[in-house]
Amino acid sequence: MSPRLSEPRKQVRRVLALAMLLLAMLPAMLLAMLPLHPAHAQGQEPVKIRIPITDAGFDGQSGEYTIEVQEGALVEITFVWSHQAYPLEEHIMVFEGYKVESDKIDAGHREATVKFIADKPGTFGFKCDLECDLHDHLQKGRLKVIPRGGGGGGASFSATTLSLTPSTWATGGDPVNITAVLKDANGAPVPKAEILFTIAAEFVGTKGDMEIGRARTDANGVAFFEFQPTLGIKQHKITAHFSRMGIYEQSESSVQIEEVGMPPVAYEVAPIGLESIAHWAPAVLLVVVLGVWLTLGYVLYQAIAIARLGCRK
Ligand SMILES: [Cu+2]
Repeated sequence: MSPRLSEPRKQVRRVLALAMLLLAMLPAMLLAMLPLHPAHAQGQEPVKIRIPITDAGFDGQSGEYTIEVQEGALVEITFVWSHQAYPLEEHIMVFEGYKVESDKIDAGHREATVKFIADKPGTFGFKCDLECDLHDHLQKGRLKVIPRGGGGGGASFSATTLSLTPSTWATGGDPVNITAVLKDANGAPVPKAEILFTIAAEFVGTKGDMEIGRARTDANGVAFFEFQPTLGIKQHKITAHFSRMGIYEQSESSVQIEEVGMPPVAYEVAPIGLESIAHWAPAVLLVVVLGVWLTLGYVLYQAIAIARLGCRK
């Protein structure tokens, strides 16, 4: 007879096995409970560049002024107001190709920083966008993004969330105000971001998204859009899109607004009224013009008659 374990011993073994399993899973469970990465762009330390804006231009140069960064770098460029002879100068710096712009700098608010991930190689212009006295000397900034080659690496974009709230979820054809709010992963607002609004539509049997408007987020990350339902369909699916900008990853969000009662079809109502006006407008004009000429003629006739009476005396 082979030795057999008694029932209680079997039970102890089962409990021990379960405990071992739980112990093995503990690190994974702890990892899952850790907070997520912060929302800052990850991957590397930012490349920080300071550019004084002097009476002569960018860092004293009125011609081309070039800065260089590596592709994939997280870049922080700080413009520093450093005028001496122009105390009233104000500047806003814009980067072409990267869709970023600085806050306004002036004598009271001397520094503004733009942050972005240099994900596109090439040379891009940056310049002052305000009509300042030194405008011509602040047009030839160049950002040179040197290709990394080989790919891989580079800072990663910070996630964003876009939320939409319509003023009503059902409309009988009246305009609907849509509020879009763009936030980063920490819940901080993303300002100066362009939000593109589209509507799901069907053209000649092909379904697609049709652009219906654009709006820019304010300091609170809020953009407003007024939607005018004109398509006469049961449901309006409106989508807001935010494309990659600066250090922020793209995001989008949709709402569906129900049509209760068909809206008046735009091309029927207005033209009918206009057409009837167009019909009788020339006749009215003719009558008015004739009236004016008749009155003038009568006055002239009277004046001649009076003049003749005067001559006879
Ligand atoms: Cu300027």
